[in-house]
Amino acid sequence: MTAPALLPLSGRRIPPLNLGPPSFPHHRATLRLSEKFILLLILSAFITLCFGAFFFLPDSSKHKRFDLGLEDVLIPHVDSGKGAKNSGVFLIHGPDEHRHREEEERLRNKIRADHEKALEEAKEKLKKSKEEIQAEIQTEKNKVVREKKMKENKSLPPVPLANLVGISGGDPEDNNVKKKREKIKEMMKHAWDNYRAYGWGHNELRPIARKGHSTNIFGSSQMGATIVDALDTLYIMGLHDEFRDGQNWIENNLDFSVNSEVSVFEVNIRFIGGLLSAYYLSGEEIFKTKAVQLAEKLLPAFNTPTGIPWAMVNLKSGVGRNWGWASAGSSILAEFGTLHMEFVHLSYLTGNLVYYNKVMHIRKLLQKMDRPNGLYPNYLNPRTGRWGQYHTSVGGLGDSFYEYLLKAWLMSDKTDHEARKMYDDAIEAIEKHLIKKSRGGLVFIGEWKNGHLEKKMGHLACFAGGMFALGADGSRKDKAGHYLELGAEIARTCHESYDRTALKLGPESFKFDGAVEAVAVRQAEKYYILRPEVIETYWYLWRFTHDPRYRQWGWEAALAIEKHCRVRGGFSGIKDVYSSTPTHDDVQQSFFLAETLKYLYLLFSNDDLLPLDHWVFNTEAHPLPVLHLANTTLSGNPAVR
Ligand code: DMJ
Repeated sequence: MTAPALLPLSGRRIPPLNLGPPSFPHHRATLRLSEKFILLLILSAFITLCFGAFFFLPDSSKHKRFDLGLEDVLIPHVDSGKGAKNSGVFLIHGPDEHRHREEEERLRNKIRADHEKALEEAKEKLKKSKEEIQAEIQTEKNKVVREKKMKENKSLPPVPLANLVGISGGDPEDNNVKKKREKIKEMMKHAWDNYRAYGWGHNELRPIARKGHSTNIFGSSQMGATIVDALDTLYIMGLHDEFRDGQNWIENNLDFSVNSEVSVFEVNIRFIGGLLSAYYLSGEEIFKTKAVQLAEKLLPAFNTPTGIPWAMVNLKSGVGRNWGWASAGSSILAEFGTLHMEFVHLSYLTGNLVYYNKVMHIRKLLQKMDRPNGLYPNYLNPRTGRWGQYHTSVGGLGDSFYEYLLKAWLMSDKTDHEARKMYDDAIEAIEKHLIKKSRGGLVFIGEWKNGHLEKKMGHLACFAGGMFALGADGSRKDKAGHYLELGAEIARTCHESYDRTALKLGPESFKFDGAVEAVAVRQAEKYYILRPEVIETYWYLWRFTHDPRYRQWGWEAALAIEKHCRVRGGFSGIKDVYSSTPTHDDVQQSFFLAETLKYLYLLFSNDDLLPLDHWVFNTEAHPLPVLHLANTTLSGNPAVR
């Protein structure tokens, strides 16, 4: 294995930490811990029993020690009405007797209350499932291990971060480009201001009903997803008052101790990615603190027989589970395979290797598995470690797994060769089996289903144009030109999928079937929900080629969004892009602010804003710095700016 080579950004070195293949050095400690935990349980049960026994014993047999303020004194039980009975130890008469009777009464009441509380707690425990109790025990155990590790790491010196390159600026000289860029900023203001006015603190906004909105990926929580997702876009656009407003909300309201079941993947890419990015851009410690607190809450999701995380986790109980529809309770490749960037940064910033080890364990496990035709299936059972259905997709369910292999390599300053190899192998198989040219000459990426290629491409798969271009440099057998060309072909196909609609906005997925090319056929696939992937690809292609067509296509998309998606209360998705009278879905997705508007803004900015040799964008468009480091050291220290 080649571990990602990581050193502090400043170049100042710290003593290396061991980053060998994930081993389980705490195994023995964990066993001792579990024994301790069981002993503790037995002890607490015993104490409860003693309290109970004391309460129900005949009065005459009870004696109680209590604090008289100077020292503990053993006094006899006082039987009210019958006078004090001398038990032969210590007898108190007169006013003292009254005082002690009251004291004893107070104690009896306390014991009774404690006893009832213990019974209640025991009843509550019994209501929980075996899995819930196991998850709670595991969470406690993990916490103890982590606390121990954190204490050990405290002795490491702080690591100063170097000045980060290109966190502002990018002002275009050309007036026309400048105006377009200003227009995108105005659209961001409109989206943000309306969320601020009508959806503040909710996850998302209903721009027509003008109220808060949420989906099941965030559970029942109100965690201000739009605030966290939008922060870095606000920052790079220079919307600093809005940024501070968001920061204040996060400081005072963002709380992860909620009894809510959330998507591990979505919370990672939007919240942890968003917070880390806001931290790197602004240097405000609060964002790092919150990111780490949240990551702690996600860790119980990894408590599966294989270490492949559950899709969902309850932030309070730590109980995890998978979506019912996902191939007999499987985990999803694009979900458990899209944690690497954020988790490596968490280890980098905290010095706590737990995050790094979790994602490297996933990688190791995947490397050991057979891949039909060299393709990664979308489903993997976290209990058995076996693939589910043999479906492969570069769109939904698979997409960002491939993206993160490439970005792991880029983020490690191109030293994580293992990740690069996995990426190269994967895209070779994808090109061989999934990428085809239509009769009309459009290159598309189909989906593999049980040995059959479905000639359908999702809007989500359009991100791959940018990915191929980004991965061109460093590709095998000097195929850089080929991959850049492939990226450009995908961009062209996705542009066609927009251009062939009434509204000039792309459908959720489109077919290549006989005479039908790049057009949605089923009604259920005709919607556009403010997704970014096509614009994302335009931006990467613009950065690598400076071909004006990408700015042109990006501007067409911006105008179409402005014309058809803008409503008084923000921006809304559209139900049918082929109908010239659009119906709105009344949702302003948080990724519209995080991604769509950010990529548009970057498309009309100069390349010195967030240059790609210094920054890698996570799959939610949150920029994280390249760790310009050397050899095999993972810095493990709180960053000091
Ligand atoms: C975003 O949340 C991310 O880009 C993710 O990887 C998949 N797509 C949505 C937006 O379409």
